[in-house]
Amino acid sequence: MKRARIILITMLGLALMLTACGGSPTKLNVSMTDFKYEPMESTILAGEEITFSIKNVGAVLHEYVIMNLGQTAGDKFGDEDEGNIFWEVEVEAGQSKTVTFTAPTEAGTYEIVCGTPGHMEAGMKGILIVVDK
Ligand SMILES: [Cu+2]
Repeated sequence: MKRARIILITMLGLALMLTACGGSPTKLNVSMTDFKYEPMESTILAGEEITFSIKNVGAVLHEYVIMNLGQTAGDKFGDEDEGNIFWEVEVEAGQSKTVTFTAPTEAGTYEIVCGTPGHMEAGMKGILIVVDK
């Protein structure tokens, strides 16, 4: 009985912490401008189905490209990087969409880049942190 109460309090505490950090780790909300991601850094749970709401408030097409773990697009996103992509979505200027994808099963820090020519060089980079449950 006492243990159940402790577990309940711990769970409530965790829920509060997650709320304070900006929502559930199976939901991802990102907005793209010319030329950055807001927020620049997000955290999701490994292997979970992620509901991703992505908005482009900029004036041109933007992409949210998740590189494979341990892969970087370097200084410039090019054709040689296409084979190192985990998942990607693109959103036209002024549009928004909600899509789902399965988070990588491997925990780690994944590089996010915009694949539209010139955008990465303009600073359009981010970080996706994948954590184990
Ligand atoms: Cu872009």
